[in-house]
Amino acid sequence: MPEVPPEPAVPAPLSQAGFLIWPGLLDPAEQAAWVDDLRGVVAAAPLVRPVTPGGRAMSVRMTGAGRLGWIADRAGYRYAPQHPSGMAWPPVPPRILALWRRVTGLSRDPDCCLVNYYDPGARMGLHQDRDEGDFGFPVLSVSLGDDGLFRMGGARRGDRTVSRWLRSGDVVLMAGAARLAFHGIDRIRPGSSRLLPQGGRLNVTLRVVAG
Ligand SMILES: O=C(O)CCC(=O)C(=O)O
Ligand SMILES: [Mn+2]
Repeated sequence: MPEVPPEPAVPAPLSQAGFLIWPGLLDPAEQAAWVDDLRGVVAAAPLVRPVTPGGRAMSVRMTGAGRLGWIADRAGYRYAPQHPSGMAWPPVPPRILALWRRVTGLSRDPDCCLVNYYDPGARMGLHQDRDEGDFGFPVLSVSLGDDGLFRMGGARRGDRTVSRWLRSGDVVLMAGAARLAFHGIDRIRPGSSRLLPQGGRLNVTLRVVAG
């Protein structure tokens, strides 16, 4: 008998507009453990409200972990080795890396663990994730806390979209054609989860930035 049991295989996902979705892949105990881990990340690298290059404050607050973090400011959107305060990003918590390895099957770990916090009024407009250097790697997204209405489109902004409420513990993989598909969060459903004592929604995305 091996001393360390193998990671449980990941069940078959459902596919919506090419996005692969595992509803409730994280059970409530795992969700609570993720929140503890993320509390450590936020303590080391506080949430900030980014300003777009056009000068508008985003409604989502963000931080990150890993070698690189995604930032936005007057100079543009980019990955940076330091939090806006100038400190290095904290390491990606091992539990979060383990989910990446389990779901993607990749031996290449992500460079960036982006953490988004949505308070009741926050949203994220339709966009593509295209600041990374190699779109051959997927983006893995995990939802925690209140439900978020996830809009999924195609490769062009004007493509037809479909929407789905992402619930706490849901995992989404953007790979293949969906890797560059437009997506966004129209709104959250305040009070729909009791996972976060202060309410709201956390989203974690794992990204390989440079091949
Ligand atoms: O909050 C979400 O579910 C999506 C987040 C997202 O698209 C992003 O951070 O680029
Ligand atoms: Mn995105």
